[in-house]
Amino acid sequence: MSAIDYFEKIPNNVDLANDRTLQRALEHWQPRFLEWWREMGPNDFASAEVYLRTAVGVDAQGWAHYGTVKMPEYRWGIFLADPIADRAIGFGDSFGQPVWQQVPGEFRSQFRRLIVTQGDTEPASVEQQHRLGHTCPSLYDLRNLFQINVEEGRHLWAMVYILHAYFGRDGREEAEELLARHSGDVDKPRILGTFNEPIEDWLSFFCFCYFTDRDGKFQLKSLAESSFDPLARTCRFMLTEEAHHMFVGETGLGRIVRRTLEVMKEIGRDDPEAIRRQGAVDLPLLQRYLNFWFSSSLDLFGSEVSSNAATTFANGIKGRPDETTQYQDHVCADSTFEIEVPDGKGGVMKDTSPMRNAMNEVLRDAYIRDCEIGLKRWNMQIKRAGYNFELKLPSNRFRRAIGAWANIPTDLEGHPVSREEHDRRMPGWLPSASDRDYVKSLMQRVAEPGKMAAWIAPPDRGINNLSLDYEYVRLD
Ligand code: BYC
Repeated sequence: MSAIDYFEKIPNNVDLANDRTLQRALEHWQPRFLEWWREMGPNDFASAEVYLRTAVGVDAQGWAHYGTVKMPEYRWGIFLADPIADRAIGFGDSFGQPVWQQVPGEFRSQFRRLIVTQGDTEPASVEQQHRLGHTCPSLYDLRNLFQINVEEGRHLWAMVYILHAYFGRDGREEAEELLARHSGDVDKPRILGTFNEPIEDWLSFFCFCYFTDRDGKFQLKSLAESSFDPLARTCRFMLTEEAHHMFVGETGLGRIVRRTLEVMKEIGRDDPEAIRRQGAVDLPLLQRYLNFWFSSSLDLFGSEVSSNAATTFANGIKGRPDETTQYQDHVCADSTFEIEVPDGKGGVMKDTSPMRNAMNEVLRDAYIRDCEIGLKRWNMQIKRAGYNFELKLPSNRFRRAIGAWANIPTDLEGHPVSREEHDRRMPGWLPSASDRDYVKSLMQRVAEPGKMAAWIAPPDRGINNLSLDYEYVRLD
């Protein structure tokens, strides 16, 4: 295992001390990152003492150290998973050849585009969550938010390292731009749509962690297959941290469902008004939030048929998650994939695309199956409590802004409908202004150790075997 050097200004396991030029370039970027964090991160909590994990190694056992840290003093560093000996290219036209330790010149701009897109999402999410700390439902949740924030900051470092180390001056310029674009900024927004959506309440936050961080899992797994080995190794280690972010989403939404069911049982009613009078989240309201974040996150996979996707697969730049274990044909030169597209007459038709061009859709399909898992679990909770309400994922054609279904009005099941019907029924499908106002009214800070807001059940256990009433964040 490669040790992490914590005595350096930038903790790392890439032997930065022996590459003075790179070290200087990154040390030049470091104060800019900190300035961005102070401005755009959870800056009202700069002096809070937070119980955080910090990476101290890259092997599966004991890679993290837990301790109390003030966030601006967090040791953001550069950590790559250990190399795999004799690793060979796992897909595309160069299948079986040795992986690359440098970026081949002819693929430089394709790599740069993907790395910049990946890097852009990380600070974007911190910006989106910038004010959430003020309305935390508990100190446990507040700590989880901050853990995610600092780790998204570290993921930004991961991409900036690759840009600086392998893309020269262009890479350094891109690294500056990553701090110059901002979520929701009219002039310089973040690259991908979902990362410009505001996250102003914790219901949105948990949905974001469940759906959008899961896109992160799929994209990072695809890049972890890359023939450019330093990128693959960076992404492999990022995935270790990413698991906690999705855990926060899944357990957060599960706890909301649990609390709602408790309230329904207490009052012996299931109508939304009665549930809201008790300060809980009615299930139809939760469904509308799921509809919003799921449909937005589906767009993050790009178009169903994409020449970019075909090129990056053919060139060994971006593979499919678990390429080695999940697929037999790693070249996909002649295979095809069936997709559903609008028929131009208000209906749906099947079309066949060369497999390489359909890679975004292959990934999206796998992602949708992964998203179903949490819903099955929550539906089981609902069923066990004796209710026949079922949470559902909307169709992958619903409310799309990218790809074949972009701006085609459909209902939740994906049936094309008239624009008039679509607009009329939308308040039943997505959170309405009054839904959002209600959710906002629930967002009152609970900051006493062990206490929970009334709209969410406590988690099953605390962090790192600590009790639930541990003071996970010491506020001023
Ligand atoms: N919004 O051929 P197309 C994460 C652009 S999340 C706006 O359809 P392609 C995280 C696309 O960029 C994971 N624009 O798609 C989660 C392209 O623009 P250019 C992030 C979009 O290129 C939570 C054009 O449309 N990582 O880590 O095959 C917290 C045509 O594109 C959108 C990655 O995404 C959209 N939704 O694939 C923190 C991995 N979708 O270049 C972090 C890197 C597409 O022509 N990115 N466009 O100007 C990629 O692999 C690919 O760029 C995409 C799109 C999958 C995004």
